[in-house]
Amino acid sequence: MTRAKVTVVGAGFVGATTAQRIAEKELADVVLVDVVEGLPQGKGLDLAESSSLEQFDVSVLGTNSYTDAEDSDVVVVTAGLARKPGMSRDDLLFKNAEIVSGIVGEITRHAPRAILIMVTNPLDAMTYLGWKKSGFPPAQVIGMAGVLDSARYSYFIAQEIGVSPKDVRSMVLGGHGDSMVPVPRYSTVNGIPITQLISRERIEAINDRTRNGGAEIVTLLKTGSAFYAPSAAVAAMVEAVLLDTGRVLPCCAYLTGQYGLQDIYCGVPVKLGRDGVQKVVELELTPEESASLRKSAQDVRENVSKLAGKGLV
Ligand code: TXD
Repeated sequence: MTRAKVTVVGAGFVGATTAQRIAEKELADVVLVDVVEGLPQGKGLDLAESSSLEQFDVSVLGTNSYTDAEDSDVVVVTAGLARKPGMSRDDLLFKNAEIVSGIVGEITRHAPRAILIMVTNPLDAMTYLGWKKSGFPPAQVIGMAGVLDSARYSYFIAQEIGVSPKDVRSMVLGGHGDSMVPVPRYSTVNGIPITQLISRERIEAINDRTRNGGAEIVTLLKTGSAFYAPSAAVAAMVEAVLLDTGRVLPCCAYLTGQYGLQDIYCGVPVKLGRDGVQKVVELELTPEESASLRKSAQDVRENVSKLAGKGLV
């Protein structure tokens, strides 16, 4: 059996750390692509040189050329600008749309069968753009946000109660922005809903911290944004796809009427496998939860309309 191949576009913080996690888990051969000459080559070589220590046996190639991405099974797009303090995800919209459009064009040409995992912000709009530009079936294009946002939520829940994060499962729906929707009723410590374990006020505080999770890190770092948890989230998705596990993870997926939403990419739980999104899982929501999700979807639509206004999608 030939080994799977994953191309990671963007050799910055998220891209390089994603490449590292994929290599260390021996999920696939890794190709790291960036526009900056020497950057992917240097990081790729450095990572490859850790293979005897970390005991992985996959190839790692850094390159500026998309011909090296030929026939990838998965392509992860992390290229673009990261947020600076005080800068919203939406400020990045037009600049990153330009970058992502160019990259998706290359990927479509060189790796037409790849599952495309978008990471660049603003995530939901970039995922929609990636789908439109690629011409791929919607199941083949997925955005990474919910896995990260729910991982943050799970960590805050574990800290609050003083239990192991290994026992926490949590759900965050909606767009990857300030209006994302943490759902306490579907967040549990080994099956016990957190609504039975944490006071209403503390849950509100944890929900807020989750919504601001990205900004909290940006404020601390001052330059750049989060990458350890984001790359772990991407690796979890790549693993679910390559190993065809059928894991149910919150991802940015194309909706065709589920949750009352259509022709939109938005965060919902999906079943992931070798062909991408195998199923959108529909949770029963209370009227308040549904209203929050619709509000968040509306924010995503605004970004997509801005792109449409400039003829970008
Ligand atoms: O939850 C999520 N989806 C996210 C998204 C979590 C964390 C970070 N998120 C977003 O990912 C972030 O807002 C950015 O839009 C991307 C990448 O974040 P990262 O922290 O890795 O940014 P860097 O370190 O600046 O890296 C970006 C790289 C850098 O090396 C550039 O040279 C490269 O992208 N780049 C390109 N590569 C290839 N092709 C083109 N055109 C290109 N332009 C820039």
